[in-house]
Amino acid sequence: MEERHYPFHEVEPRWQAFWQEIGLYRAPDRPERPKFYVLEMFPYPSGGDLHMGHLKNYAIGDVVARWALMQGYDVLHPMGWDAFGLPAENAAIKYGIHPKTWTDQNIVAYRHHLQLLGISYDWSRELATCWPDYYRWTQWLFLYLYHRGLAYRASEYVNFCPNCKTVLANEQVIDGLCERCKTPVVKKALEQWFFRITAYAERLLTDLQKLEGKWPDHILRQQAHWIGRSEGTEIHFRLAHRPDVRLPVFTTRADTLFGVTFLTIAPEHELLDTLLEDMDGTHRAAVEAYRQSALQKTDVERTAVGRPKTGVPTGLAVVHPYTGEALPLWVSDYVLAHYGTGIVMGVPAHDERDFEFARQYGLPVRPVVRPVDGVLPDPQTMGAAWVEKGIMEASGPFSGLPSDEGIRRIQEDLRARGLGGPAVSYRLRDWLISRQRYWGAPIPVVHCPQCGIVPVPEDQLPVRLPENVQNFLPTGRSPLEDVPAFMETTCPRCAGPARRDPDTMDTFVDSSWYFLRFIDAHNDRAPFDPEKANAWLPVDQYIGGAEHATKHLIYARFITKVLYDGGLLQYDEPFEHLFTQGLVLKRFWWCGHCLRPVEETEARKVQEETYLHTVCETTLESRLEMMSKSRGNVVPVGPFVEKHGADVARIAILFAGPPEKDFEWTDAIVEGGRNFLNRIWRLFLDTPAGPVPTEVDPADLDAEALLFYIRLQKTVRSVREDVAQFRFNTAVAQLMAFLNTMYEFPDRSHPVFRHAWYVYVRLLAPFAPHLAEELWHRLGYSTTVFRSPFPVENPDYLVETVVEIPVQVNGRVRATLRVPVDTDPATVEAMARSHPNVARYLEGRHVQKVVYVPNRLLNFVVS
Ligand code: ANZ
Ligand code: ZN
Repeated sequence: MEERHYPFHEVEPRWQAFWQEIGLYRAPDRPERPKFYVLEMFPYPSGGDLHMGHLKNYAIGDVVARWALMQGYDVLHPMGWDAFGLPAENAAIKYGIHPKTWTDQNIVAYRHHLQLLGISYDWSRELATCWPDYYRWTQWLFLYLYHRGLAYRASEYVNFCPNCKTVLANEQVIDGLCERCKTPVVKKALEQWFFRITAYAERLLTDLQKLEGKWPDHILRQQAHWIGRSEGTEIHFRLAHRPDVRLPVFTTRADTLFGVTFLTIAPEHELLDTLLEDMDGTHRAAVEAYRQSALQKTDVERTAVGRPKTGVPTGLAVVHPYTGEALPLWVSDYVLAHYGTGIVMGVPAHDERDFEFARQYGLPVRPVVRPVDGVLPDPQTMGAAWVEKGIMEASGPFSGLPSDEGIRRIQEDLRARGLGGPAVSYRLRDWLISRQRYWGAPIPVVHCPQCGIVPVPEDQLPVRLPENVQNFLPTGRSPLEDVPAFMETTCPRCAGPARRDPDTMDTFVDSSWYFLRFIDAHNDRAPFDPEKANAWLPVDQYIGGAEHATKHLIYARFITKVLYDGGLLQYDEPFEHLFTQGLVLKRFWWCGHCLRPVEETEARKVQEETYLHTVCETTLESRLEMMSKSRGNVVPVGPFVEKHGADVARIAILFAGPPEKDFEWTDAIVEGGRNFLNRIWRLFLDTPAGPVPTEVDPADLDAEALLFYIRLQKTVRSVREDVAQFRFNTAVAQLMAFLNTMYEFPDRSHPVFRHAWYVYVRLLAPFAPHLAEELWHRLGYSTTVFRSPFPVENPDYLVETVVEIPVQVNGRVRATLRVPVDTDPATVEAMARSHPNVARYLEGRHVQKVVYVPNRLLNFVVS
């Protein structure tokens, strides 16, 4: 007798080998049929096993990819590794293993697990960002930007983490802390490479419209906020003692211009160096000391409303462009160097921070805007700034104007006088891409004492990362600086001795273009063939974590636009649809005393739901958090698949809840998935062998079979719609419900029942591909189920309305039939005759007449 449980141990490897053998996932170089490019954000192959938290991303992608295959698309579904980055170096420091060795090992493990799960990747396109034949083209990309003026070097006060001893991008600073180690970030001046993403700020913002309805709204909102467009006015103030020098300010409230009582400049503003020369000794010393202390603070600290404002006067003055009044110039850290112009006009009466600052240093408060139906606030008694717009007063020729009109008029006037005009400011900063770390793509330039910065010629790429590096301890300078064989080179221009750039690129550069390389992964003459790229682009469905809303997802859009502008791509948006999946959470025990997660073996039960930590006797806390190695609450893929199989893992993940939501991984979910697949298996075994009709004519079906047929059509429709809309959990629920319907159907040899298998197996295929393929072959097919079409319902049979028909014999009700509405009279009569109670009253009698009122009543007149 055959195994009564789904024998995944035997079934899953068989079909995985079969799919490989027939090249099911091999995407053609250029699509011949309609194409579908589905991509999951590629993983960072970190230490530790691939676990169920990771699986969600891939399981979702796999349903989409398999479903697209069954829709007849040419599907491109590749996988690779975001393999450069700090964790590899940290592992190297901790375990004394080379970052490359560590990364290679992890890649092997991850690949193995993804293959165990049977995810439908075209492995022939595998890439890793740390492979020279990949980073060669990352370097090419750097040069592409460099030659277009989009990569530049500047000495900058950069975010610096004193603990990791490395420079961080703005995106890696969270609330003023290092994203990785949570140390407060400080500013440090360093020569750095930047990508000029701000040149694309406007397009990155306006093109968000193209993505509306295709990307989650919250991601679009976060990007818009990150780009942070602000419309305002630039106003130039001349220095009193040197009218040729102008200090531009950016303001959103030009209507308050006549209320300015001081100007403040950011401590790290480059103009300050020149201004220092004009200051007297006392002021200069104070300003320099202040600048040093300001650099230790985070932007958030510096600009928070309510935090005590600090600053120092410069002793210099500027001239008001209308009144000619001399206004003091201050330095204050509540002004950020990189927003607007880095200089603010201080209007204490109408701006909260300016108000706090003025009160702190006894600067005048001058109200110039009043409420529409009120009077100007009294500067003596004001307890806070009045920040609303209103009617301008005491504003020379602009007095009496509403704020917005006043702003427009001031803008026109300033422009006419060459003293400013309308201006737009963005929160987005240029992208700092140099890292003083080892495990990344070397920046392909040479520093020559004669020629300066010289790009490495394209035919000399890749600039290989040397492997013989031992010491990765962060020092604030790149470990490559200590590798003479790497550093010492000759200048490509003058052939004299020169030094390489010791820095490596931010790993977000690596991942900003990988979706292009998958299209042409083995091209050794170019990063990709534009013709192939344009045939496969855009990525039709991108799937990944919402945490990438502002980093990766903006950088990839930026690089795509740059390549579009260079004529290499026809698409200026890389990802047509984006789906962001929720997290997989898992409960674990936490000891508040030892401050660590506690394994079950260390927990002692004292009463229902109450456990003590055996080490310290503290009551353990039950916590529900994202699966992660550090919390010790992961369910690793390897052992799970060994125990339950890949299809159970997938069904569990997909059935647990809406894929965009977080959900808790529990034993019950696993149990549910396993039971479901076992029930399918058993029912299939219990279905007598026989021909499997690909079609049945509903007209041939009796009432019960018709009802069953209708339910099947409804299931097809729901599953089809659910899959298309990422409602995988309800799709699986529909499949479970229909399985019950199948169990209830009395005749398993009935053609409609066997036909149902023909449909059901295909509906199941994207969710439990191995089991579906097995059943498909048992139905008699020798080709893969994924080359058969995803089922489509018969639209004429979607309404399941049942009517109750009383059956009378000579006017007396003897039975009640439940039949589909509009069942034909002959069927109804036949059903009635075979009903035992009716049969009893008809037996031995002669039926003179049969009266049928459709859907209402059936009467036998007998004698
Ligand atoms: C004068 C003024 C008067 C302002 C007033 C506001 C209200 P958003 O909307 O974010 O663009 N500002 C300009 N550059 C700054 C910098 N580098 N650091 C800190 N603050 C800066 O904000 C623009 C406003 O933020 C500008 O308008 C400026 O203060 C301030 F009643 O100028 B306002
Ligand atoms: Zn040179």
